[in-house]
Amino acid sequence: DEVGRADVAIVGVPFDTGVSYRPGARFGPSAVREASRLLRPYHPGLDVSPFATQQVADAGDIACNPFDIGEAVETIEEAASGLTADGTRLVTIGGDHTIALPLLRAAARRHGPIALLHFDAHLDTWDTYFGAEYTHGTPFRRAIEEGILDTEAIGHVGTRGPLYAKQDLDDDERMGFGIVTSADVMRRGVDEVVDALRRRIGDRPLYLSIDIDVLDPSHAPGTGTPEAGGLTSRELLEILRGLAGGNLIGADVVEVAPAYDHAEITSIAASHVAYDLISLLALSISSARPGR
Ligand code: NNH
Ligand code: MN
Ligand code: MN
Ligand code: MN
Repeated sequence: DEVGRADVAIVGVPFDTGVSYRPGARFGPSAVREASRLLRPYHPGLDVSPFATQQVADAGDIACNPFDIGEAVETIEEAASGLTADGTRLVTIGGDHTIALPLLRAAARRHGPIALLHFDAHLDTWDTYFGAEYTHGTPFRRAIEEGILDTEAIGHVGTRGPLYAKQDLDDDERMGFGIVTSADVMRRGVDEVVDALRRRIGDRPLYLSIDIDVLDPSHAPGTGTPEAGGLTSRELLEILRGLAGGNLIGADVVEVAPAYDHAEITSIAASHVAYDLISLLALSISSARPGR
């Protein structure tokens, strides 16, 4: 079938647990798809035409049971495993961040422990969140417990607020451990941040998880838990473009809750992020398989 032969597939996961300051990320996939009409087939920043040079398919949406989180998590893992069985790499549009766990499980089944770059205002490593273990506050805690991630090769970009300041590490140490706060991006600049992240990841199989709340609320108001002091969309896109050439195996963009943004700038930003993720995956496939 078309998806089975594709190098890259786009898939929507219209799922959220309903437990958020402002719920509604289940409406993200349709809003991001709608905003993607503004995109052009040629990517000048990366000098690639992903839709022309690679087989890119749209796998539609994964339908999940909104009343049973455990069942939804299993459905997502099985669907993602099926879609990637022949080597297709997924760009997933969420949905809230709960969906990262089953997507990472499916990626690790294929690749073993994987490197992770996590772009988010929050770390999402709570043990439980409002008493539940599968939520948008817990996916990376679960993934670390399950041995899915290569813990030497995790990077967080865009964390902010007093909880994440890590006052005991100086700036270079913190970036060496892959913790790049929103203020670090501003003070150190995109190029230094990209260098630090690339050093930490090396050529390991890499998954990118982008919570749109990594952006400042002025760039992405349509999200469940906006936090002031975030990245600009320009900074995020430039960091992503700096990762071109890495061994990317999958990516997601999550937490677009369109009801809170009638200007639709959040969906527009997310559609550009998704387009860059597709382009990065297409590039990493063409460098992995010469002659294509
Ligand atoms: N609000 C939670 C925290 O302070 C995280 C859950 N919400 C998120 N996560 N949007 O990215 O850690
Ligand atoms: Mn544009
Ligand atoms: Mn977040
Ligand atoms: Mn998150």
